[in-house]
Amino acid sequence: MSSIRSFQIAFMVTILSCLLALSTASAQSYYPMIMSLEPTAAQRGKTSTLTVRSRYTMFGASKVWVSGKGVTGKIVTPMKKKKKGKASPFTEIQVAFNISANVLPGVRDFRIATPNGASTLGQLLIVRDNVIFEQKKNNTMADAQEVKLPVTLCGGFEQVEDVDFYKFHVKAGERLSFHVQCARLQDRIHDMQIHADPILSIKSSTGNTVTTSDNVFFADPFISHTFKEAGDYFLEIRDVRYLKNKHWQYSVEINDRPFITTLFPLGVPRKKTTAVQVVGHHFSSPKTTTIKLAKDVPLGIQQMKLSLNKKETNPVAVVVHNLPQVIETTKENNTFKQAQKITVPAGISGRIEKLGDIDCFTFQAKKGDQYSFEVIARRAGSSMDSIIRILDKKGKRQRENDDLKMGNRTFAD
Ligand SMILES: [Ca+2]
Ligand SMILES: [Ca+2]
Ligand SMILES: [Ca+2]
Ligand SMILES: [Ca+2]
Repeated sequence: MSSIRSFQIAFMVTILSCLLALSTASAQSYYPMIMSLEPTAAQRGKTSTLTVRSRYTMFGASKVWVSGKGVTGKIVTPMKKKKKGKASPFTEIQVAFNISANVLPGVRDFRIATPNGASTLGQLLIVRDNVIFEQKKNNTMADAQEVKLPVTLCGGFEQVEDVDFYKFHVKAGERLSFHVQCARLQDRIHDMQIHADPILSIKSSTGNTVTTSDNVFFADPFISHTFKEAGDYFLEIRDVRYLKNKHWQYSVEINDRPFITTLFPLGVPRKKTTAVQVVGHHFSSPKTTTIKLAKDVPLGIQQMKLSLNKKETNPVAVVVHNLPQVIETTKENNTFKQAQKITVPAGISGRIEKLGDIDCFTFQAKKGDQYSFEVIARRAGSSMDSIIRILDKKGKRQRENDDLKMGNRTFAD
C-alpha cells in the first residue's frame, strides 16, 4: 500500500493570464437537503429503485435531474398525503434510476425538484457488477452474508458498534481488489457534520486477519490482494470509531479487473495524443499507453476509462487543458537554483516522486503581467496536499497559498 502514498502522487498546475470571478449563493430555508442514498450504488444496464433520504420534506417531488448522459431518475413514491393516521414526512422517497449499459462507471450528481425548490446535491455511484445490499443480521462471522464474486457490496453503519460481515470463496492464486467508496461520497453532501471513517479487513475462515486497510483514498480503504490458498474468506467493514449514522452508506467493489490509481502526466492537452504512464494494480505497473481525447471533451477534470489486458479499467481522472504542455524534468529541480525553465501560460504536470520532494519552475514575467496559478491534485484523486509559492528572481517570496478559500468553501488544492 505504501507505494500508493509515496510514489503515485501526481499534480497539475495551470498558469493562466486571467482573474477569478467569485460568486456566492444565498441561502434559503426548507428546500430538501439530500443526506443519503440507500443503497449508494446501482449497476449500469439496469433500473434500480433506491431510497433517497433528506432533511426537510420532499413532498410533491416531481422530477429527478441527473448529471451527464445515459442516466435518468423517476420518482416512484406516490405524492399523496394520507388522510387518516400518521402522515408521511416524505423525508424518505423511492427513486428508480435507469442506467444505460454503456455509461462510464463512477459518481453522478442528482437533485430532486420539489414545490419548495430544488434539493441539495445527492450522489449516485454507478458500478459494473451486481449490487448486493447487506442483510439485517451480519454482525459476526457466523452470521456473514454469503456473496458470489465479482460483486458490489452496499450497506450502512446503522447502529452503534455496527460491523458487517460478508463471506466469499476464492480460488488459489486469485487476485482481487476491494475498493470502498463511503467517506468520499459524503464530501459534497450539504451539512453532513461528521463523516464516516470506514476500515476494511479480510479474514480467513479461522478468523485470522489476512490484510486490513483504513485510509488509502482519504478516509476510504482499498485492498489489492492475491490469495495463496483457495477457500472461504470473510470481509469485515465498520466505522473505525464504531460510530453510527443512518446516512453513512458504503459501497465495496470486489473484482479482478485492472485498477488504476494514477496517470502521469495528469494534465492532458485537448486535440493531441499524449503518452501516459499508468500506475495501479492487476497489471504490470508502470505501463505506458496513449490517450487521445475527443475534440469536444470539456476542459477541466474528466473521468475516463482505459483498456488494459483487454479489460476495462476503473474510471480515472485526467485534467483536460488547452495550454502548452510541460512535463516535470527528470533532472534535479528541488531548489530555486535548479528550477526548470518554462514559458507561460503553461500546463505543468509533475509528481511528488520521493519523500520531501519539491518541484521548482522558473518563468519570465513583465511588470504588470497578471497570472493565476491553480493546482489540481486532490480534486482529481491525488493524495497530495499541495502548497504553492511564487518567488522573485532573488528567491524572495511574493505569494503563497495552501488551500484556496472561495466564499465559505475551502479547497484542499
Ligand atoms: Ca451495516
Ligand atoms: Ca451489521
Ligand atoms: Ca478509514
Ligand atoms: Ca517531482
